[in-house]
Amino acid sequence: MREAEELLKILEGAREVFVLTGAGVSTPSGIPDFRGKGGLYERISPEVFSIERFKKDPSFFYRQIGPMLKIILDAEPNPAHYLIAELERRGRVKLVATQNIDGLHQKAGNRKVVELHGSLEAAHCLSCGRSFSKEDYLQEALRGRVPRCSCGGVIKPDVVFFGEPLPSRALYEAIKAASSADLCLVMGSSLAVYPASSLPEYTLAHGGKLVIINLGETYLDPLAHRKFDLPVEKISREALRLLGVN
Ligand code: CNA
Repeated sequence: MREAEELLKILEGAREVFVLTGAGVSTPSGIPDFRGKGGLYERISPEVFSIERFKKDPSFFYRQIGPMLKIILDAEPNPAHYLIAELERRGRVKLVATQNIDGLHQKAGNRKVVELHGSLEAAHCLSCGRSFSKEDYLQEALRGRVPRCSCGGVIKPDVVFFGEPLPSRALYEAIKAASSADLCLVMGSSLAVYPASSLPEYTLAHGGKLVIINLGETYLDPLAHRKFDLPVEKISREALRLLGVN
């Protein structure tokens, strides 16, 4: 596959790579995205992920999403995650900023990861603020029921809902890495959700290049040095083969 060779050549020419990933890197692992073909928005309303709606009626979220959490928890990394992990091992990757909450980059071996939209690993009570680990709240959530704190408050996973701010430390780290990188590699994101979507602009503003691997258009395609409209797992599998990694 010529494109994988081309991708590796661009990566080899880079000093420091900032990687921004979205739900499209995890669809080959069986986790549906939001806006892609067959994505969640074809079945459920984006309102499910609104913090206003969650506060009014948490059962709406848990009923719709609870049973799906099992797919996320059982998922395994795919070649796209493994390629990014290999690039980090080879010292190419400065940071991976992911919009995903599935933990698959860490499972694939990446250490330098920031989770812009949080993760399912922890949760907290909306009434008293008490923290919970995944083991404490997921049993109820998986059954589609609202997990509750001993104070009676609703437990919410530490993932960022629409209408909530991003974790400031993660966003700060991502902006710093995007600004110093000479290459931003976007994989599997429609770049439709702000502010994550604006991170490649920091690399571009500092004279760096942008490479996008995504099925479908993004608003930054016209500014990309190269856009690969290909499945991430396909180009990644071939790139890993060329790198001699199985
Ligand atoms: P999105 O807006 O759903 O975009 C995903 C993009 O990936 C779309 O343009 C798809 O066409 C494209 N795509 C899908 N599969 C592939 C593939 N195999 N190869 C190449 N491209 C592909 O998702 P974003 O991440 O851009 O939007 C941000 C939301 C989605 C964030 O808030 C995430 O937290 C949220 N999300 C995360 C997960 C997860 O953790 N795995 C799952 C679903 C949604």
